[in-house]
Parts: sequence; structure tokens; C-alpha cells
Amino acid sequence: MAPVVDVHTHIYPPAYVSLLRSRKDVPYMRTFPDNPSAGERLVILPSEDAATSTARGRPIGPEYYEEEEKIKFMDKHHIDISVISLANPWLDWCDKGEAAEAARMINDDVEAVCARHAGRLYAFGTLPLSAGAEAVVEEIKRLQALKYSRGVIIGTSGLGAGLDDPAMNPIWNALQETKQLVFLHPHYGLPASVYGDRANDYGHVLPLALGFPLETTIAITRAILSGVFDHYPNLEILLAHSGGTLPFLAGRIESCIAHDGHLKHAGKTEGRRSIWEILKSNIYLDAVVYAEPGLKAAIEASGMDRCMFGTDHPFFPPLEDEGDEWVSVKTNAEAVGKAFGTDEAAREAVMGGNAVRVLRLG
Ligand code: 5CU
Repeated sequence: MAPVVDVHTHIYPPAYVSLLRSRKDVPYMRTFPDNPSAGERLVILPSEDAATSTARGRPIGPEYYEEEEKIKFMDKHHIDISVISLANPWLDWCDKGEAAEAARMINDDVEAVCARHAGRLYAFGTLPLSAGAEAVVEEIKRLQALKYSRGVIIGTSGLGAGLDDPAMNPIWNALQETKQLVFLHPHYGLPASVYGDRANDYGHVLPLALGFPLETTIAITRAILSGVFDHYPNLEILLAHSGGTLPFLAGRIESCIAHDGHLKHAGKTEGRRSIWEILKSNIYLDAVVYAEPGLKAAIEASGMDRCMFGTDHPFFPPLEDEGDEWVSVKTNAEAVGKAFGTDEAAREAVMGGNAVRVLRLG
């Protein structure tokens, strides 16, 4: 029986928590004198800092930063191995002059956490993107030598101008050369105006349920349109939340490309790799979509050998019933079970076998 592996599970290691506690601007962690009973709050999303908002950040406790809490969570949910990654917004906000050192500190911190739980924890490293491509490439090369590192996590902004920015090329090249998987994860969502005047009435639902997946979809589509996978045919990217909406929209995107006169006249429609081909050879999808139809679309688009179970821990904890299994985790695992029916081998592959193979775990 293949181990159960969680490829989408975050941590804010001690070095990062110290940085957040020292800050006054988003992202930061602090208590609010006008609301001391709310305890320490984590404020990371671009829209959640408004003083009048009832959605100002979220409560933060040890499950966000203590390694033992990660292990307890894994034991409770029968997860054998976790590939931990720094949660958003990573070091995107960090001063150019401080990012490289911060990335080294955080990656070494996470490596030590993995070493203390050898065989149960591996990691995706953090990149100093605000420091520029040269510093990023240096850290990619350093990560390759770390025993528990299995790739990198990045947001959608790249070096600041998105994933279709030619300045990203040395980074894609280094990732392809060192065979490190890129875990692409959203953070910025969509412009607040699309959520409307009553957005705060709906808590975090619009930015998390829709902003995050659309952000990922747009970022990866820009990378595809700019030819990243034509230039780096062996680059491998794991998309968060089952690819945002890419599996569902791939056909429409392909059709828009085929009917675009501008692309045709620029000679950009000939000889390109289709999104379907890229989905089946460069892209992996996590199984963090919470229901069978979305998961089936992911499996249909990329193949059952390219989907991998995840939890998004420590986000989406139960609002009550702290002793029980997390509903968010149960829902994802049940969706995998339902999607495969009696095909136990396929279920096991998505629950862990694929991750063991792709990430060389164990
Ligand atoms: O609840 C949230 O804000 C989040 C988040 O910020 N990042 C994430 O990975 N999941 C949920």
C-alpha cells in the first residue's frame, strides 16, 4: 500500500514568524488593542487589513508555526508524509537587500524541521524573488543540495511582472536544469473592485474561493502564452487547487488562441505546444478542490498519474469541534475516493503513490 502524502501543506517556520511579528504593514502578525480577546491575528491578504473590516486577518496559533502540531495533524488524518512549504506571501514583500539572507534562513530552518522528522517531512523551498534573478538562481542551486528539499514554492508575481516576464528565464532554466518541481500557489487574488461594495459581508469567501483559483489560472495561462513551456520543455509545475480553473477552461483558451488574428499574424500559433499537451507533460495538479466534479476535470486534463492529494493545512481549520478530523481534509479525501470508485490503485496513486514517484520520497 502506498503511503498517504500531503503535497499542499504549509508552515510559517520560526524565522518567518519573527519577521512577521516585527512588521506593521501587511503581511504581519499582531494583537489589536481594540480587540484583545481576538488574540494574535495573522494579516496576509491584500484586502484584509481594513480597520473597519470584520475580516481583519485570521486567528493564528501553534498549528501555523509549530512542527509538532504538523505531526499531530498528520497522525490524526493518517498522513504518512508531508511536503511542507512556506505559506503565502513568502518573501514577495521583502526588501531587495534582505531577501536572499531571509530565504537562506527560512530554508535552513525548514530543512532542520524536516531532519527532526526524517522520513515524514520533506519541503518545497522559498525563493528570494524580490532580490532579482541572480540571487534566486543561487538559492535554487543551494536548495538542490539540501537533503529534504524537493522543489520550490512560488507565487504568481514572479520577479514582480508575472510569470510571462522574460526576466524569469534564468530562473526557469535553473529549475529545469536542477529538476526541481515548482509549486505555483496564489496569494493576490483579483482586484478588490470585482468583489463589490459588500465584499466584507462575505468574509473571505470571494477572494479565497474565486480570487485564488482565477489568479492561478491567469498566471499559468500567461506563462503558457509567452512560450515558457516551449522554451523549457522539461520544466515541471505543480498547480495549487487543482489548477485553479485551468482544466475546465483549457478548451476555451485553446479556442481563443486558434481564433486570434493578432497571434496568427505574429506567427505565434504555428508549432506551439497545446495546453492539453502541457497539462499532460509539464503540469501536476494537487487534489485540493473539495468535490468530485472538479477533481474529475483535473484527472481528465492531466491524467490520474499527475494528481496528488493535499490538505492546505493549517488553513481551513474547523470552526468548532477541535477534537475531530478536519472537514476540509475529509472532504478532499472523500472526493478522491468517489472519483475513482472501485479503482483502488488509482485512488492510492493520487493519495500518495504519485507524490512518492514524482518527488522521490522515502
Ligand atoms: O485562508 C487563507 O487566507 C489561505 C491562505 O492565505 N493561503 C492558503 O494557502 N490557504 C488559505
